[in-house]
Amino acid sequence: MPFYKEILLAACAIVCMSSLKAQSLDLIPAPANYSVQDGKIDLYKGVSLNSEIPPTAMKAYRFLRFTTHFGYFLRLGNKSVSLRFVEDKLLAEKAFKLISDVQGIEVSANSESGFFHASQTLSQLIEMKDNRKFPLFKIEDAPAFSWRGLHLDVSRHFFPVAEVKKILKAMCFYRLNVFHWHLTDDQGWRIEIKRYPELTRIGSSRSGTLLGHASLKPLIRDNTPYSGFYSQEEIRSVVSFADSLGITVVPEIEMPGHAQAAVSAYPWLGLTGRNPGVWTDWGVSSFILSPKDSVFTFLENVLTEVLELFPSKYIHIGGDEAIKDQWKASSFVQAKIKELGLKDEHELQSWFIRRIEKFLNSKGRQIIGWDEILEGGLAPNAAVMSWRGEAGGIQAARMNHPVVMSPGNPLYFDHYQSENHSEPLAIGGLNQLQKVYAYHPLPDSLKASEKDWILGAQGNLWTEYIAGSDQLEYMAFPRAIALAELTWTKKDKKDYPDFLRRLEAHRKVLKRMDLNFRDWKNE
Ligand code: TNX
Repeated sequence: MPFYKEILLAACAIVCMSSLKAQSLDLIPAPANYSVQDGKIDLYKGVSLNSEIPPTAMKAYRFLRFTTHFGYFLRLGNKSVSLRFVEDKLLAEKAFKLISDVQGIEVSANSESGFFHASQTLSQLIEMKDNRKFPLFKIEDAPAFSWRGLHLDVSRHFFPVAEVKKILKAMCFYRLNVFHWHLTDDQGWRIEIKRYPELTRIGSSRSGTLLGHASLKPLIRDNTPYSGFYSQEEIRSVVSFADSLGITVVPEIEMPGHAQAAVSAYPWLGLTGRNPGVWTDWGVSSFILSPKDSVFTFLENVLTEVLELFPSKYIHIGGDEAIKDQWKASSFVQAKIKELGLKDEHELQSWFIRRIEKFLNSKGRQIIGWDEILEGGLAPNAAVMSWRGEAGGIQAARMNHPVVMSPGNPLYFDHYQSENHSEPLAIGGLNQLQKVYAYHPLPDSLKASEKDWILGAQGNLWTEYIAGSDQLEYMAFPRAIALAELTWTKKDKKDYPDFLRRLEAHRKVLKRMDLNFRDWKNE
């Protein structure tokens, strides 16, 4: 072939490819199916509602109208673009169809969440595209998983309501729908409980914070008092804000371990009679709750207030890393184990969790706990959050229990994102963007019927080494965006190079959201 022909062919390939790319909507997460047609509509002519809004679409409409830029176009004159919400009983429960053509925009779904997902997609398109030339398209989409979660530890470091809401907004933009709020731990109790004011008066303040990495001896602390908690009023405002964004807030109240802050507030909750003070170090404290009746009364009273604040079906009760030394050393606890006919401390932990489960079930809620709740026997209705790899999740799914996959490798966002020396001090590990993106929540070893128990996956932001909002956003983004795609988009539609291309198209929106994301080009 003559040389010039090769050049011509190559040039044609480039032109063809770029025109293909121009057809991309750059949505994240990637939709199941979509096509783009030639032509544009101009939203600045004004958008008018062209039909009654079905009750199931009200939440989606309110979101579009009050929370997104779409509301702007609904206010304009002339109104030559129509907006229709159509209930389509043939669509799967959480699915939707979105059509934009010269007549206007049509949103079809079969449920409140279906309409809501459609409105989130529409709002992302509005943010991404030039509104004077809004594209013509047809999108059919549905989430692969129902639990698309992000966790935030506010005990080790506290994050103000404004920052929490900023994270929620970004979650909504990428259709993450569960915010797991880790509210209590050894280093601080962060939720106001009216009946037990010492929990926050004492338990929310520590006398200092570790400087440097916990593995470096000697340990050096800054001796600067550190405190913070959310009033119930603030919690309510976060929960209702999240709800308007289609996000469920799942609170976590840690038990029986990770309880040093609680024991500092009320030493009778523990076993030593000693007030250990709120912990100033990182790691796992040995202060554990006593399995006595008055502690259960305390927990039930705390949970009663928690249930009033959080309408979520699931309540996270922790259950992880409960060091049993104080249980082993206590003659009261040893007698209790005997009296209950239990084998050991693991069975006592299981008994403890079952008792709390019974209480929460009686209030119409379900418990979810870290995979240690499998040890000594899983409570009958519990869901399991698998963090020490996938083994706990696999075991629970085989026992027909709901599971959320959150393996430290690769879904812990407190781990390093690259081997560059420029990364800020982190706890350890290495979970790069590509590794996060490649994760699939359904282990091959499960049978199809067992896979049905996997609700989805979650990224966790433990904050021992994340002391402020800038660093929090740096650790969370763009990994949480990869998480959004791996939990929403079916496996066969995932494509990392294309994800990176779309992410590039999102750069300006991430900047507009004022997120201090890590630049994925810095590899
Ligand atoms: C383990 S994950 C913990 C947390 C730490 C985290 C640090 C889990 C249930 N427990 O208490 O913050 O590792 O990565």
